[in-house]
Amino acid sequence: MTEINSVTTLTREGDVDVITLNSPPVNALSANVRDGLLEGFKAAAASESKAIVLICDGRTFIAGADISEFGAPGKPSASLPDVQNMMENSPKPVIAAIHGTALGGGLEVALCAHYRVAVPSAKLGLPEVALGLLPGAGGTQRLPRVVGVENALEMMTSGRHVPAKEAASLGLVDELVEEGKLKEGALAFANKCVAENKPLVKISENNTKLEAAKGKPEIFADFRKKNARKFRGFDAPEANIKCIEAAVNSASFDEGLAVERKLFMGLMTGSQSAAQRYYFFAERTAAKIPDVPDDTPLREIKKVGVLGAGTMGGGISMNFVNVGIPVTIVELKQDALDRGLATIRKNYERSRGADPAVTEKRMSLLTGSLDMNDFADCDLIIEAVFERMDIKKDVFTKLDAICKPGAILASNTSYLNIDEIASVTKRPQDVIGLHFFSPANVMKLLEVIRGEKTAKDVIATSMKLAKKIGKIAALAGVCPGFIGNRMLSQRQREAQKLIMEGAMPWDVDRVLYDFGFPMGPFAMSDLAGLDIGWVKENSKGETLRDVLCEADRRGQKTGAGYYDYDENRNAKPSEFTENAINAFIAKTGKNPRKISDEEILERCIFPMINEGVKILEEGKAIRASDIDVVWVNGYGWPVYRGGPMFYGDLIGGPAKVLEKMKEFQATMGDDFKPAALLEKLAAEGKKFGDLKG
Ligand code: T1G
Ligand code: NAD
Repeated sequence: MTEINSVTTLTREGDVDVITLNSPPVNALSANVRDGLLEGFKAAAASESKAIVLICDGRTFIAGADISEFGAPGKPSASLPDVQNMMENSPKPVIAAIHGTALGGGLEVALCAHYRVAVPSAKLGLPEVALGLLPGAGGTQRLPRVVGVENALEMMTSGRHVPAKEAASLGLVDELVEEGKLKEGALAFANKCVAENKPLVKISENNTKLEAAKGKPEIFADFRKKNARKFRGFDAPEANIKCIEAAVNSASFDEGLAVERKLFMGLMTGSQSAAQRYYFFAERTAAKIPDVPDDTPLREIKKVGVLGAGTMGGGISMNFVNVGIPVTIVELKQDALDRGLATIRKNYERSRGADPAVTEKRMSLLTGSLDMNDFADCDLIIEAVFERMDIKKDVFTKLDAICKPGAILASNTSYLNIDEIASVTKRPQDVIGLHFFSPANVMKLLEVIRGEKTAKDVIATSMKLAKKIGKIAALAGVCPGFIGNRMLSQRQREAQKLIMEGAMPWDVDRVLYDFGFPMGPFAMSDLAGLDIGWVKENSKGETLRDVLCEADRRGQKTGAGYYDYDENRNAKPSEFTENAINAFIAKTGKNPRKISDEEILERCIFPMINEGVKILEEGKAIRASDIDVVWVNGYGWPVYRGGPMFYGDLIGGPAKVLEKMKEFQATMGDDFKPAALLEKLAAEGKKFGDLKG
């Protein structure tokens, strides 16, 4: 065995040279790895061997370029194209042996091998679009030459990790080898190449699949049209599409490569990719709790209980049965239980690609009950009953008496004080908030609420469990509304004030929609229903919501709310609402004023950022990036703007936000009172991103 460098070795197995990478955690194409590959292939090319296998140790094949190197000054090192040219032009067959994930630059390297073998559990993809980028090492030109233009469009704009079996059917993998026997399988394949003198397949020279798309611009036009809504606001998807168009329309591979290079650099130097790359690491950092070591022993969660089968209880239960964990769901009354279980079944049956056998399997893991004593053998119980402290305290008192020692008692409360709930139990150390978002089986975010006495192993267990059920967890402290809803209240307040000063609901919604939110606050209210918590008997037309609800304008469900809705639920501005608003303004004796889009945006966003600073100031969030994870995953903040705190730095940092807050405070009062920490950050010339906990 020859040690090429600290992450690369070269060994000879019979007639085959084996280049092995070992650069944890994911063999990313760091400078060291690129150097090792280039020197490894040089040595193998010069040796007596008849074939070369590239394989990786650790949990995965190369998972892409090293994202942490982007934008950072690098040491002189081999370039990826140098490595790739060495591979593709090798006089001996080069076989890439794939396990785990061959992603981004990793797949682009594998596409320069003459052949690829993989174990069935492997996944392959070009997910650069998720980083606001495109495959910048020839992937945009080689992928369509292998899988065809339509498949390349889908793979590169979705960033999907394609299972090896499907990849083989697409021609991306030449042979599936036995699970756990990758090296043996790759060596056998390499020897077969030699024995059968198989051709050295250079993908860059095979234009067959491109020919099929030549002179058919409709392929691209249709694809753009079909995905316009999904790609709205993002720069990267269009750039990916343009590269594939270039692959089809360019006179040569190199000409297409030049288009790829130009578009790649355009994205790489843009703010969207900077935001999405920041966000990649923010999501992974959120899982780390400074005072809860990674090796904290976890409590075993083999059986879960859910109390309340309403809007949230049902969705929460689905997350656990989806990963094979049985759930006992307890309701007050049979009809509520039946309704809850029926909704779960309907959600499964209606989901895309629903498999009846899978639905039955999941439903079989669900046990309905009207008796809380059935929680006695559960390891985790999540309460999702009405949002009233008295009811929460009542059920936690009962859970304390019923549940076994060591069981985790969790509340899905949106706003209430977890410490107060825990105080009615003799085991506050076992109490935690697990705040799911509606629909709970779909929304990725889970706010994990740490109580004053919550034990570290309860926190560690909850954070790891979140990953297991496919959620992105962020830790929050106990305060009204935790991180997300607390900041949301700032935006909602300003939105309501703005429409009482001259802006219309559709103006506010348009500004936030154009900013990148999927929906503005008023359209969102119409979707959720304006009558949540509204009591007809107590309504006296004192607020706009009263007036709308009294007129049976309760939102989409009644065909009217802030907006009027047609039979297809398309919204249009409403004269009724406009008149109602002007009537309210007239009562104040003030005249409505023209409010700029800029003011609408700043008044909705800056108080949120200021509230984020207060949350960090109070230690209710560990770091600024956790706040961004909450907003991107739970509230539709456009990921290409990084999150409220990242965005705050993008538009000028604490100094800029402070300046605007003070400007608004001068005319509109203490709703805009800057946080003390905001003043401090601005004075010290610091960034929100410096609040790293
Ligand atoms: N670069 C640097 N670090 C990376 C990394 C990468 N590409 N991928 C993962 N990590 C780190 C991550 O931060 C974490 O660190 C640890 O590895 C485990 O990751 C030229 C331009 C591979 C599916 O987009 O999707 O190639 O927190 O917790 O859930 O065209 O990581 O432990 O310190 O996510 O098992 C394209 C990104 C790059 C793939 C594994 N590649 N990675 O998931 O573990 S751009 C990607 C992933 C590119 C070229 C272009 C996932 C994973 P820490 P993890 P996981
Ligand atoms: P919901 O009214 O849809 O469902 C509550 C269910 O709890 C009802 O079916 C009710 O019968 C049942 N219930 C009430 N008391 C009970 C008891 N003592 N024992 C057993 N079952 C009982 O409410 P929801 O929207 O699902 O909200 C539940 C909790 O989740 C609340 O704390 C809420 O704040 C929180 N939450 C709601 C949302 C949301 O968007 N709806 C999002 C996050 C969190």
